[in-house]
Amino acid sequence: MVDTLGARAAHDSHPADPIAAMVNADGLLTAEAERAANISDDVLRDLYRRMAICRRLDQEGLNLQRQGELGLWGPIAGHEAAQVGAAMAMAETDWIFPYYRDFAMTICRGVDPGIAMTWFRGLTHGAWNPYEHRLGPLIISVGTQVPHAVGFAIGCKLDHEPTAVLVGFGEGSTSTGDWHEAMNFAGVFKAPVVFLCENNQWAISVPMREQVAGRVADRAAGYGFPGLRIDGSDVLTVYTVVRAAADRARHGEGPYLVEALTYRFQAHTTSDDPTRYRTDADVEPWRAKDSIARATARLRDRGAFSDDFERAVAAEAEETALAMRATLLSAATPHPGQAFDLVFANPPASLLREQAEFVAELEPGSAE
Ligand SMILES: Cc1ncc(C[n+]2csc(CCOP(=O)(O)OP(=O)(O)O)c2C)c(N)n1
Ligand SMILES: [Mg+2]
Repeated sequence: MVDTLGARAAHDSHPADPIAAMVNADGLLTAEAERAANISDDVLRDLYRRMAICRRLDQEGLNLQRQGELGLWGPIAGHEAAQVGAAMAMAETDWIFPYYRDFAMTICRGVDPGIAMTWFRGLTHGAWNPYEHRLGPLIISVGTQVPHAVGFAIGCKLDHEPTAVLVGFGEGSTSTGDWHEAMNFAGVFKAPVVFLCENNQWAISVPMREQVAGRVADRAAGYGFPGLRIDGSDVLTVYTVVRAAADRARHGEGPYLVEALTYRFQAHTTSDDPTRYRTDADVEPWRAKDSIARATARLRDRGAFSDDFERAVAAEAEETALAMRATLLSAATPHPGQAFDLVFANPPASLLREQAEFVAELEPGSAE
């Protein structure tokens, strides 16, 4: 019988998704998929190393904010596997569009941590040149980086570039119009995008159950492409799944939504007090899934982890954190009037007048 309404169950719309077949019911990479993916011990050690360094940098971000050296810090603890796994799964020629919490992605893209931190100190409007690192700016306006990423990906496709684009966002972003419009556009135009939802169970104080009815991953079916919920605390799973989704995108097969389940261990930002809306007992079960401990266990299973390696990584993390602090604290504070310089390539006279007035007000005498 012809199905004139085209009504099919969501899971039928992508009956043979080979990426979904890589994970078990818990969203973990199966042993068979792990063998097939053939990720070397060196790659897994590097993922561990990057996660451990980023965790130490996160602690330093918190320290710096508490010492009055940063305006704000948004902790990443709990997101290390999702961010490092996904960023390292992308080819160097691919692009990444991060959201404010994606600090570890920034570091994986080779941005100097101290320079990246200048953004949180309010010294810059964008700490790096996106073209240099193939990395968009960290975006605070929830969800707005998603249409940026999709538009950019469609541009790459029109230019026949074999580029995939990764975009990071929280589950809270999936309630925004921007997100849905971008998903629709991506589906219709088969944009080479990997959507990475870092589902940490909270949008500030709003729990997941008050945010999304159903699963984020299932929303992809409504836009005509596959979505998959995975264990976002297992770096090998994230790396393998995102690598496959990026490969698929580069081969013209369109977008893919990865929902990486994880947890935010710390406050939303340093301006938030999580004891107002959750207890330690809520956090505890997630600590048991800690990404660094699990990467350690995987490496031990492979006989590829040693005390020397652990010590060397800890020493490198310490050194990187201290270098980050030194770079940040020695960065020059720009004159506030510089904000005007970055709006137009050819500023209109009205803006130049405003700038002059602003500068004159800050420094009487300088406008003469
Ligand atoms: C358009 C917009 N609305 C509201 C906010 C305030 N806000 C900042 S973060 C946030 C929650 C986002 O949660 P989620 O997307 O789950 O990301 P998470 O912070 O959990 O990583 C909100 C509502 C904002 N920055 N932008
Ligand atoms: Mg969230």
